[in-house]
Amino acid sequence: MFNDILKSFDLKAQEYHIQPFGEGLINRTWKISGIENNNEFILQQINTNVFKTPFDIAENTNKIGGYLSKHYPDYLFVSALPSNNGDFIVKHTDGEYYRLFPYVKNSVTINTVLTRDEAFEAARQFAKFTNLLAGFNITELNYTLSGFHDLTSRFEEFKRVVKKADTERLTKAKTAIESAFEHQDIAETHQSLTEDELIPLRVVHHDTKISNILFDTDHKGLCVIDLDTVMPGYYISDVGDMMRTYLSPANEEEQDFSKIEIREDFFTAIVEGYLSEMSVNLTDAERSLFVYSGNLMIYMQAIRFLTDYLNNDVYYGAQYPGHNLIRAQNQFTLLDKYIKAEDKFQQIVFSTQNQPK
Ligand code: GN1
Ligand code: MG
Repeated sequence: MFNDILKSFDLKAQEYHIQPFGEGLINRTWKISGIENNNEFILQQINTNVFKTPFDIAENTNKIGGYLSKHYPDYLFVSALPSNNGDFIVKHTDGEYYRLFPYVKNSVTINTVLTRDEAFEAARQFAKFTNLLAGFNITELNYTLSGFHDLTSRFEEFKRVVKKADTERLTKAKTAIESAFEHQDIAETHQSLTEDELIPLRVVHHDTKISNILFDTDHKGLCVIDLDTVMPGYYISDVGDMMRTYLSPANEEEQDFSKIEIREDFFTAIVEGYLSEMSVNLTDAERSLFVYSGNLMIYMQAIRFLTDYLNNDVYYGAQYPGHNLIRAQNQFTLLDKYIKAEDKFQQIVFSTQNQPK
């Protein structure tokens, strides 16, 4: 398979080492490294069960790349490379779609946030991306996944699935289902803020896990990567997903929930990093939702995993029986700990915003 795909980009597979890269759940990614040359690339296979219109991804990233290179030529934007035919996505004979990217020399990715500086740098980069695109006309962007972070429709889907799931899974998931209903106020808040259009749509990344940031060798953030979910959205999606994935030293895969913790100083780092770039743009209504962003994204991920468990793991797959139920319970545990820290978090946001410049 690699022979033909790489040939479409004028590369000979036998001249490269090809290794799986990263830990994404949806797309497949490989690092392609020259055996006797210094060329390095990232090859990505788009999961078309999830992204039904892969060309929409290429169209979005080309438009954004064009805008950034025109207005901010110094900004590092990692664009997909064109194939021999000039396409930015190639359909292979196996029916799958592939994209090739240059590998940014001396860049590093990490899978776990170990220091508050890493959290700060990542938050700054995601904020910078949205901030630089503040003047971009978002109506030009495709929605690469419809309803992706729409908690209202996710909650409706969850309720539909509860009605038709098999008894055994329903029994095992009883406590998690109860947690989902106990916290439905989070979904209601989302519904009112979107229906009443209280906050603006912006260009949002929608997948702010730490592995989607390139760092340099001095641990400074370079840029954001993995742009397949970049589309119009709310800034709370990005900030909230950072809360979800940076605050705890244990991630969503952890089965020992006693390891799930909230690191308050990492919260401060996210607030400081994000506001260092976006403070000028945020409306008062947006600012008031800073802490809520964590509730939103942790809760949404919990019900996405739970829905998938009740749906026989069709979306995320499962590496062991009950995998998605464990992931959901993990996220509900994180949510409970996050909620306990909320008052403290409100104070942190308040004092960071009002710090003398
Ligand atoms: C998926 O594939 P990956 O790991 O980048 C998912 C995210 C979830 C994440 C949970 C398109 O992202 O929304 O937060 O898993 N992406 C899609 O690990 O569903
Ligand atoms: Mg992703």
